[in-house]
Amino acid sequence: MRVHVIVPPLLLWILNNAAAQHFAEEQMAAVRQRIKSMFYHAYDSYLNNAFPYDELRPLTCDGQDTWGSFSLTLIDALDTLLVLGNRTEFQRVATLLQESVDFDIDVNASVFETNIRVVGGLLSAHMLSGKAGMELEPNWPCSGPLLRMAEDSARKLLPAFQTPTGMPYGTVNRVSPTETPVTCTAGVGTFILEFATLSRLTGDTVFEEVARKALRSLWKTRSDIGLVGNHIDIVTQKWVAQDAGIGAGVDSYFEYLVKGAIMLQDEELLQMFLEYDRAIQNYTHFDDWYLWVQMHKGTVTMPVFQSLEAFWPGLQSLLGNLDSAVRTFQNYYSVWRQFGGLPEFYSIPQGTTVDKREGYPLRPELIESAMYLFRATGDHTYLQLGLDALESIEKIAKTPCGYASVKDLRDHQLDNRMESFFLAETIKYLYLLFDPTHFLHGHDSDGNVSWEEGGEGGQCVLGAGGYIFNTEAHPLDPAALYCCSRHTQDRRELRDILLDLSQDGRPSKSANRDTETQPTGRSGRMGSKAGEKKRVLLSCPVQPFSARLAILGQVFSDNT
Ligand code: DMJ
Repeated sequence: MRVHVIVPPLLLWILNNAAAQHFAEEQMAAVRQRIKSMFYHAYDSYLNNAFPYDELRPLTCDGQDTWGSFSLTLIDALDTLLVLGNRTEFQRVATLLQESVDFDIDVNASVFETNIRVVGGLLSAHMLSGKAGMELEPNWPCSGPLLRMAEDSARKLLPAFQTPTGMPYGTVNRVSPTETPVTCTAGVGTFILEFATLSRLTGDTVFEEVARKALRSLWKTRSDIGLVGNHIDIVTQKWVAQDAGIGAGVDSYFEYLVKGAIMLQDEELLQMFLEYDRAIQNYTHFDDWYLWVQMHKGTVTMPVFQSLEAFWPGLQSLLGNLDSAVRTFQNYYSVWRQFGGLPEFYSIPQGTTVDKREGYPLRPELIESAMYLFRATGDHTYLQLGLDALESIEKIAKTPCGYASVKDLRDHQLDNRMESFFLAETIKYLYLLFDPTHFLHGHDSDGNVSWEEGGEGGQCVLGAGGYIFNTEAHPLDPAALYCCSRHTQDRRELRDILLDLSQDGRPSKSANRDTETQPTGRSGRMGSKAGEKKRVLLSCPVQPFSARLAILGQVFSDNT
């Protein structure tokens, strides 16, 4: 008979801390080397055996298309190359992708996966091109080939948003539109980071508008007790699966409300999250675990922990809710220690895996939380988790041809799959955990703020405010968004002034009219208004304020 001893969380915390070893810098450096070797074992094998397919099959040593047919693993891994310091390979692959990837193909692509992996991966690589030593266009980061690729791939997703509610279909197929209207919650609410970035870098408002519309529609469907379910019919707005929780099917919706609020300084998104969080804490939170409940009644439907939920402590730490984050992390870490990985589902009352959910497909979430919590606390317990993860993956999942998803953590059977998030997320977060002075943490090894110049005339200060990671661990730089949207606004003002001048020879009060159409968080709207006069676009380069004044002076003197 098995006897389960329930250890109170505080005692667990004390025991764990007592056991946490201290990692000296040389040990951290040695672990970083091991993580790099892990990356190149998988990456080289993908290139040699699977490219241009989406994924490597690590048991049969060949490739397969999974989420589209976009060489997904290469796009997803691109920014990890730079994170590991490999600028030459980053440059080679960035060029190769521009030549080889075609988004104009007939595939039934997942809107969610294409967005987080392809659009997110390309946007991040675009923003990191300066650090990678790529040749930059004069107006970078407001233009560039990788940005155009990201825009191109995102444009292919836009038809999915043309629904009565604005909530998108889960898949998009331009040839035979036979998509089911049932979409998971995360599939509706995980666009604002990539789409707002696209809009603000390119000046095309449509992406941010559709992402916001989907978020607002979804918000209206929450239950009277403030929860959302798992799957919704995006045409009728009826909840088809009514389990409410923070894991599979929902997870990144909450993540994007928080990260969207931070990146866009958006009060509306923050308020949405805080209201959800109150309901989540009220109905689903027990002993620092999060359960699944019926979205209308709040009654428990599944007392399980899902491995996808392990992002939550990291998210809480971003909001400064450290005590709760630390306690929940300890619960999840105890599951990792029990199995040497996180099973997809873990029964909390029974302390066992759940039937058909015993696998560990090399997911990143617990390592991601460890990275945030180490950054917030400096506690070496989180490094210990990182080392445990590295040892486990090497021991259980390594094959001659890569790393394989673990089908069952009890007997270590493997599946013939290496998802692209292993290179994009799992290895990146592991590396960043062991490199606390990496530039992606916002400072250099001397503790100084890390930044670089961009924009025409060098007026963009980039990277100085830290990075926001999308849900596939692709870092986005909020400073680039602000710089490019400010320049778009400048261009519009200047264009209006010039047009007014050319129409009646003197500046009018309407010169500033477009400034109100810039996104400003809560009620931000972009783009020209219905009925607005169609104007000829002037191709003015982005100008710093002093140069704008000079041009204005010239215009006035030319006209007088
Ligand atoms: C990734 O594609 C993303 O993190 C997504 O949000 C959830 N699933 C995987 C990783 O587990």
